[in-house]
Amino acid sequence: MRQAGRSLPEYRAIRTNDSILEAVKDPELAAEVTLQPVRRYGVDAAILFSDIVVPVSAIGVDIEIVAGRGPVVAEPFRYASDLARLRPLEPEVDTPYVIETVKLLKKELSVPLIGFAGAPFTVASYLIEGGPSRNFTHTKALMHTDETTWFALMDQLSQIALSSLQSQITAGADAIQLFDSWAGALSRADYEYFVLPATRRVLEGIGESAPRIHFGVGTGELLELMAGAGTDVLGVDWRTSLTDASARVGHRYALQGNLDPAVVIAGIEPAKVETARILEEGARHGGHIFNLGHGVLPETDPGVLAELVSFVHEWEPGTTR
Ligand code: 1CP
Repeated sequence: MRQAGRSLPEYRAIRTNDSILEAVKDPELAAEVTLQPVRRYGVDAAILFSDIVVPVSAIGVDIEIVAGRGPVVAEPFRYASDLARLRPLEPEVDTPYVIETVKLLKKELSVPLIGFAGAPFTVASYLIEGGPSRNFTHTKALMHTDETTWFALMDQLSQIALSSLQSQITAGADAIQLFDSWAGALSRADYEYFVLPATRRVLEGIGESAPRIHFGVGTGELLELMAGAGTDVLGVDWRTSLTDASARVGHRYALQGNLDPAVVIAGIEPAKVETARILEEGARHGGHIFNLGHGVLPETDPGVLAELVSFVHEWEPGTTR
C-alpha cells in the first residue's frame, strides 16, 4: 500500500528534495527504500518502491507528484486527440530502472516482493482530472459522453499496466497487486460496463504467472465484480468487514485487509482490539493476508506499527473474544 509520505525517519533521511518520480529512477535508492519497512517492522512481504503513474510518466505524459497532494498532470486528457499522447510501454526501454530495482531486491530480500500497477480506471482518473479528485466529474463525463474515446483510453492503459506487471514478474516479483484505488466512486453498473473489461484484460493477462491481488477503496458494493475480474486475492478496505466480504465473494478468493489506518493513530490498545477482530474474521474466511485497509497515514507512529506486526505474528485463532 502507498505509505502516504512514509512516516519512517530513515525514509526522510535518504530522500532528497527530488520528486519521487526521480527517486524511483535510482535503483539502489529505490531498493533501499523498499527494504526499510521490512527491516523496521519485520513484515512478511515487501512492496516495490514506485508509483502507479511511473509508466505513463515514462512514456512522456507531463506528470509530477506534488508534495502533500499527489500526481498532477499539466494538460489533462479530455478529447480523442489526447489518445495520441500515449503509446505502448516497452518496459526494457522505458522503465529499465524498475526492472533493475526488482532484480536488486531479489538478491537482498528474504520475504516475497510484491510488484504493482495502477488499474486503468484509477490511472485514467489522474490523466483526465489532472490530479487527485473527489467527485471524478471529468472522468465520468468522458465515459458517459464519448464512449469511443473512453474505451480506447481504457485499452491503452490496460496494455501499459499489463506490460509493466509482466516485466516486474519476469524480473522476479513474487506477486502483483493491481490498485484500482478510486473504483469505489463508481456505481455497479458503470463499473461493470466501463471499467471491468479493461481490468479483466490486465488480470487475465497475468493469469497464473504470479498470484494477483486486486484492491480498491470504498468498493464494498463492487467486491463480487472485482473478484470476477480475475484475481486470487481481493483487497478490502475497513468499511466492509471481512465477514461481509467473505459472504459476498465466497471462499474461492483470499481476502486482504483491513485495519482502519486511523485506528493505528488512536494507539496500540485500540489497534490491537480491532486487529484481533479482523484476524478472527479472516481465520473464519480461510485465506487472509492482514494489512491496513488503505495506506499508512503520514502521522503514524512507527513504534505502534512495529508492535502491531508482532501482535499479528503472535496471535492465534480463538484467543480473543
Ligand atoms: O514523495 C513521496 O514520498 C510522496 C508520497 C508517495 C509515496 C511514498 C507517493 C505520492 N507515492 C508513493 C509510493 C507508492 N505509491 C507506492 C510504493 C510503496 C510505498 O512506498 O509505500 C505504491 C504502492 C503507490 C501506489 C499508489 N500511488 C496508489 C495506489 C495505492 C493507494 O494508496 O491507493 C495511488 C492512488 C497512488 C497515487 C499517489 N501517489 C502519491 C500520492 C500522494 C498519491 C495519491 C493521491 C490521491 O489521493 O489521489
